[in-house]
Amino acid sequence: METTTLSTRSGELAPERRHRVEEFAYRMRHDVLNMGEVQGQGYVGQALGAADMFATVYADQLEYRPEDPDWDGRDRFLLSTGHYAIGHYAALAEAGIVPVEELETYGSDDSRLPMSGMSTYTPGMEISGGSLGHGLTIAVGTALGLRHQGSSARVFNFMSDGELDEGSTWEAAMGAHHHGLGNLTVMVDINALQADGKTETVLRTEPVPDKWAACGWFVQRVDGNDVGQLLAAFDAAAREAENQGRPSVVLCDTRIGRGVPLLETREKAHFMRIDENEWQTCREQLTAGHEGATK
Ligand SMILES: Cc1ncc(C[n+]2csc(CCOP(=O)(O)OP(=O)(O)O)c2C)c(N)n1
Ligand SMILES: [Mg+2]
Repeated sequence: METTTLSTRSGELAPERRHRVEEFAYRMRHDVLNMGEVQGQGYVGQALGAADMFATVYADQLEYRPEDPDWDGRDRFLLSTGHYAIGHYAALAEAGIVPVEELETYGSDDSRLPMSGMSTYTPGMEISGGSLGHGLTIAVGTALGLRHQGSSARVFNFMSDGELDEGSTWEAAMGAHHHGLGNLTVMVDINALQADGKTETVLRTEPVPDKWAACGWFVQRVDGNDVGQLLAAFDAAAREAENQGRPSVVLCDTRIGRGVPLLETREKAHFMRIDENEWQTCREQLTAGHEGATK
């Protein structure tokens, strides 16, 4: 079978490039609402907030072959935060790794798309998340292993701000610097929320950049809902990997429910309730916002 390798990693920050990622993110947000409606629930607020992060990586940065998700040379994308699977499935669908039609099975018995990310169920899902704070430890091992094998593949680890509470995260962060893992890039969704409330009330992790810098990482902080900023940051991370050989972290401040005003303005909750009659309104608001932005 003929295979294609998708990569635009070295491209300039041209308007078309940004547009392509924004359109990818827009389609992802519709996928997320559709999946949420099937189950009547799901971590929809987080997935809408992080859609631009997923889209930037899947539409622009990652090397992969949609028709061969286990291709040896692929970059590894590790979803540490298992409950964000709904967002990851939307990205995998838009990337052509999972059929878009399959998204309607989300969370059902026998589906390949369980509510928490499971590597044995879903093509393109590298690890099983859920037990927070473990993704980075696995990412460090993966990055070391790939380097040992002489592979040029990179490792991307997606984590949430709640995972910054975990000691294992910081052990892994120090280990990555110790081993000079330039092939490792972390993105943190800083939505300022956790299951037990606002991050600042659960455990004050700010100033977050200082902590990663103290561990020896190349640190950038961006508006995680601004695709231009995200692209520039991931480009800089790739350059850093080549020049300095140290790991990179992109700290992304995001807005829960991004793209759907009904949800953006609702009281923030780890598990957002959306009534049966609200899904259609959500879709309409998403479409209207997109049409307004692209006029
Ligand atoms: C090791 C571990 N401790 C506790 C939990 C329970 N838990 C599930 S989600 C969550 C919140 C984590 O924060 P974050 O991912 O930032 O939440 P969100 O932004 O999605 O609200 C917690 C504590 C878990 N899954 N794993
Ligand atoms: Mg959070």
